[in-house]
Parts: sequence; C-alpha cells; structure tokens
Amino acid sequence: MPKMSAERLAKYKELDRGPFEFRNEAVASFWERAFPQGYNPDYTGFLAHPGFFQAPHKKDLTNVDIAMVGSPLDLGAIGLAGTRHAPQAVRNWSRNYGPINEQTEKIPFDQCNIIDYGDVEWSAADLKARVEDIYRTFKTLGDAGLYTLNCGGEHTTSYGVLKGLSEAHNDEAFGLIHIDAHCDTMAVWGGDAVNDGSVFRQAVLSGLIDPERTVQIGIRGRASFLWEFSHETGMTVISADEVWEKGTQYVIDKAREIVGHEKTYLSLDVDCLDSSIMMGTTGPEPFGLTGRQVRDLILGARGLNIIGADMVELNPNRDTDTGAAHLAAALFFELLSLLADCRVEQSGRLNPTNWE
Ligand SMILES: [Mn+2]
Repeated sequence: MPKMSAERLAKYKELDRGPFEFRNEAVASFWERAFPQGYNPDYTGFLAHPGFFQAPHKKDLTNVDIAMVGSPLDLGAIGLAGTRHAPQAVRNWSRNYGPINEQTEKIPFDQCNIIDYGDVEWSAADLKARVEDIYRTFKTLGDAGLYTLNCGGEHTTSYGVLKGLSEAHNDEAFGLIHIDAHCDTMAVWGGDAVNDGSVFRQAVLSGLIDPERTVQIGIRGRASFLWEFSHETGMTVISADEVWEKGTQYVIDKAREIVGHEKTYLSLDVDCLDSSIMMGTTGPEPFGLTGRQVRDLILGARGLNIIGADMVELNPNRDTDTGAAHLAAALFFELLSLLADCRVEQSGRLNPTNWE
C-alpha cells in the first residue's frame, strides 16, 4: 500500500470532531441540552432517568404533552400469568432506543414534553379493581389534556385506558387501529366480562369505540371463529395473509380511510408478530407479521388524529432470550414517535421535554 498523501490526511483530520459535535444541528442541540440534564448515551450503566427511553419520571402534569404509563396487569389473561412484568422489561430494553427516530428523523423529546408517569398503582388484587385503577389513572391524564402511551399488561388494560380517555373526551367513541393476531371480541366466558379476549366487544358495548371506525390488522389463528362480533358490527378485519399479499401500503390506505380524521386510538398486541420472533407473549401465533411490517403500519398512521396508544401482551416469563422484549421496546418507541408527531400537528407547537 502506498503512503497516504499529506493532503488527504489533512482532509480527514479536519473531519475528526468531538463525540457530540454532529453536523446535524437537531441532533447536536439535543445532546447539548439533554446530556447535562442526565440523558445518557451509555445505555449499559447507571441511568439518572431509568424510565421508558430515559423520559423524566414525574407526576406533575403541568404543561406535559404525553405520559407513558406502565399497567402491570395479567389477571385478565385466562390461564397465563407474566405480562405484569412487561413494563419493567420494556423500560430495560428501551435503553437501546432513541433519541431520534431513524425513519422520520425526529426527536420526540424535542417535539413534546414527555414523562414516564410510572406504573398504575393498585388498590386491590382483583381484576375488576385493577381495571378501575387503570381507568382512574387515564381519566386523570385525559382530563389534564395529555396524550397517553400505555405499556401493558395484557389486553384488558386497554379497556381501563379507553374508558378513562373516553370520559375525558366528553364520552367520545374513538376510532380504533388494532394490530393483533386476535380480534379480542369474544363473548363473556369464565366469569369476567372484560378480559384479554373480550376487551373490544366490551369497549363497543360501553360506547368507548366505534366499530364502524375500527380496523383490526394481522388477524389469524385457531381462534378466528370467535370473532363474529367484529364482522357483525362492521369492524374491518384484515388478516395477516392479506398484509403479506397486498402489502403494508394497501393496509395503511385502508386503515386511514376507515378511521378518518376524528379521534382515534391505536392498540398494538405484540402477538401480531410471527411466533418465530414473538414467543414472549400470552397467545403466540405462527404465520404472522414481521417487525418491519408492524413498524411500517405505525409509520403509516402519521397525520391521523391519534390521541393515545398502547402496547400489550408482552410476557417476559416466556421470553427466554429477552429478544421479544427487545423488539417490543423498539415498537414502543415507534408508538411514542407517532404520538409526538400527532401531538405537534394538533397543538401546532413544539414543547420540548425538560428533565429538571
Ligand atoms: Mn392477541
């Protein structure tokens, strides 16, 4: 190899900068602002802010745009415990994600004032009381005008969230984008009217969501005969096969048409993902979606009036290599990014996160 010329060497030395002196001004200014407040680029060590994506942990809702909340509940998953540990697992793996969204090139913490509100506190150990606790928490957050991002827990948590937010929004019945292997619209079975297999039937019957503005995406599996209520009430059911055959863009266009521009909630059950990459869940199903397909569906919801979202059914007890939690945390960041974009569009202003 010939020796490098002095000119070339000088050129490369010119490009050698400090660790946070990025040419991308948005990224450089984020680090300049957030680093002194404890946001840490070293995700392996001690963190000053150990919440979701290092969001500040606060209960004061003044001037807050988005609250992330853990709902560690698994009593509504018939026969299987474990999802109560998901908020902890997602917080842990959330260290790997942020601050910037690679696709949109936006930094949620620069767009919106975001907090980790902590986990829903429990008043009793039984399912009904816990769903009421979730309801009260999200009513408080909705009343304060916040967008919410719930980390279940199993899918019953969505019922408490929807009830709280609906009341906070003048009893509005929201549109719903629901990504899942299962429609979760089965009848009462086993004594609990609201459980993780019936949550969206009960949400319709309580007037929390509008079935005609509901789209369910990724549906498949041995339980599909259970979802007659979805078809009969006018929900749009898109199977996982259809996502593969027609592509995510087709599904996004269809979903946008169905939910329109009224207020909409997005619910992501991680079992929408194929069981080869998602065994860490209550009801794993083969022949499902890839991480990239789900990411693209979330990206495609930009410009809609999404006022809240959740990710449910991650079960760390079944997640032997923690790969499921790792992937789930990535999708949770996509949901946070989506909510930040929607919030800025609705409010027409930037309101950066303050860790102090
Ligand atoms: Mn499911």
